Amino acid sequence: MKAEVETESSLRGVACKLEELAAAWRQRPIAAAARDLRQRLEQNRFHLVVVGQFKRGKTTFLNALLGDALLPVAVLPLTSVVTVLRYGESPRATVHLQSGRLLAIGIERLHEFVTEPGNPRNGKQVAHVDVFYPSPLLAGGVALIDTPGVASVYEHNTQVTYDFLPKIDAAIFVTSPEPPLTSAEIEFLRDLAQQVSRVFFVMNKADLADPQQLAEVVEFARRSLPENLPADRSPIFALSARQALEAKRRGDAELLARSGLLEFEHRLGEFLKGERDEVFQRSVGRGLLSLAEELRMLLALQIQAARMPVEELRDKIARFNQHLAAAHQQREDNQVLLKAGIARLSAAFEAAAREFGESQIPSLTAEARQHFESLRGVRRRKLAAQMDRFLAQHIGQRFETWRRDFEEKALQDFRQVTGRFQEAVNELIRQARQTAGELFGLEMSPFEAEEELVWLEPTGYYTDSLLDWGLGNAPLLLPGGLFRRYLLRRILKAIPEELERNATRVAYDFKRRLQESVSAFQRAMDRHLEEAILGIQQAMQAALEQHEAGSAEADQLAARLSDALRELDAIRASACQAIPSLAC
Ligand SMILES: Nc1nc2c(ncn2[C@@H]2O[C@H](COP(=O)(O)OP(=O)(O)OP(=O)(O)O)[C@@H](O)[C@H]2O)c(=O)[nH]1
Ligand SMILES: [Mg+2]
Repeated sequence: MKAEVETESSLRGVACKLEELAAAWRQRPIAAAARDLRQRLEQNRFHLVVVGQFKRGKTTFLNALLGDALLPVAVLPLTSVVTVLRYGESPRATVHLQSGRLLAIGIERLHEFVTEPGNPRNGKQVAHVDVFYPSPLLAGGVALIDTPGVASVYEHNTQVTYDFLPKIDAAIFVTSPEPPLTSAEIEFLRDLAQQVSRVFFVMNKADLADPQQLAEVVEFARRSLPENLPADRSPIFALSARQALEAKRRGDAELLARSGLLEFEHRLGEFLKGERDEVFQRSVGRGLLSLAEELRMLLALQIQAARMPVEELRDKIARFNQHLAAAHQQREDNQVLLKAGIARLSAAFEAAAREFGESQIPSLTAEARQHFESLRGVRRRKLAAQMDRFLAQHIGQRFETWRRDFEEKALQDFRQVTGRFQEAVNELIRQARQTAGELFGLEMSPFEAEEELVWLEPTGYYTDSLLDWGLGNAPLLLPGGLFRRYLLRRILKAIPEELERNATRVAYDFKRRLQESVSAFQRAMDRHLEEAILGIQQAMQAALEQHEAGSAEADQLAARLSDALRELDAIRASACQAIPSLAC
């Protein structure tokens, strides 16, 4: 324990010095990030974050851990704002607005701020919400954090969660049997792997599958996990958050045992007692080191800028800016290509979907007739319901098989387009940093943007009920034979209509997913571009200002910067010493 306290205080020292140094050299984003890390160390605030695809039951799972239906849950994509559960004597909440303003609210008003219906598209501009609650689980600085589900139609929700990834110490990834682990989830796990030191897995909604199915989906998920994931050594926890919550609320020990939550709680308890401090410190240490590296590069650049004659510096800044302008132009050109790629692919998909729908009319009609004939002697309402199910199932299945096949091939092509775009952005970043490096005679650390196209899942298919045809229940009053004739006519008419409707629907859905995936990808690329270049501009500008203040000032600046660099090296060394496992 003593060693951990020492590590903690030396890391705090590192964060403090880094913050001061970055602030002194006006590298504000680095200073702010270092301050954030320092505050977390001081409060020993461990961020245990629940993440996953929308609707897997993340919020329900948190409620189950607390044993109280505290946070709002729903059937539709819901959580839209990061919600931080922290220890408090009595339940209450504080809304942090993006403007910096705080709003104290009662728990019963949470849905007005953290949910999609209560706060559509985060129109209320909430940064995050702190919820205080008297749970022993939260005592001792653990913050349990609920995030919006990724890959839903609300793309802004995915972004909120992605932006939060760097602040995660350990993650609980929640999935569920239906549908089994999706490609969007695997992509998300890849991104997660780069940011966190420990990931726990929960297969929620275990109550929806029988033991055999459950074992299969768990095994499938286990095999699909990305290799570089810092997974917890424990197995995937299959549990039912819904049953667990109900059991805790009713005080039903038998149901609680059956829910599977106890095994997870046990492992979590072990982790919090044993490994939490180490994971926490490694996570903070890693963050500090990467901030230090970026700052080192910017300071070195500024030294060079301060040492060179002012005319030369002006010239170099102008050349760098020219280079950037050209790079931005190139980015615009690439974007046009990307847009054209989307349009081409959507049009091809739409035409193919329509054609596929039409091609299915004869065989589906024949099968429907056959099925209809096999249902002799079935009562009216049941007959209609069975035919409804038949059509819904067959249309859904046919489109689904076709869609998967078509989409897989189409996406391969498209990944090449986004891949090229990513390469182009990386090339721009490389060139900009290289230009800065050459202009100032420096080795710049590489900055590779990597972002996969995260592909959203389709929303599904639907068909209208055969009786739902404007006549209400009237046809059910027809005599048996007449009813069958009526229903058959209705089926034959419905088949081409439903096929066409679903063709349009599947094409529209494809286009929507394509557009949303691409714009999330583009936003990520722009952010990378900005991050990689902003600090450089800032460093050059600061040196120029000193030059303009006079050459003596510039000399002094260079000397002070050299001191700062030495200081930074010492800071890095103490971070590495504090945490040997960082292997630096
Ligand atoms: N059968 C079953 N349903 C569950 C379970 N856990 C959650 N659900 C249901 O799944 C739906 C989604 O639950 P939420 O907790 O809102 O899911 P979420 O992952 O937080 O959703 P987003 O915030 O939209 O990403 C709700 O209808 C829950 O009642 C479970 O263990 N079993
Ligand atoms: Mg939720």
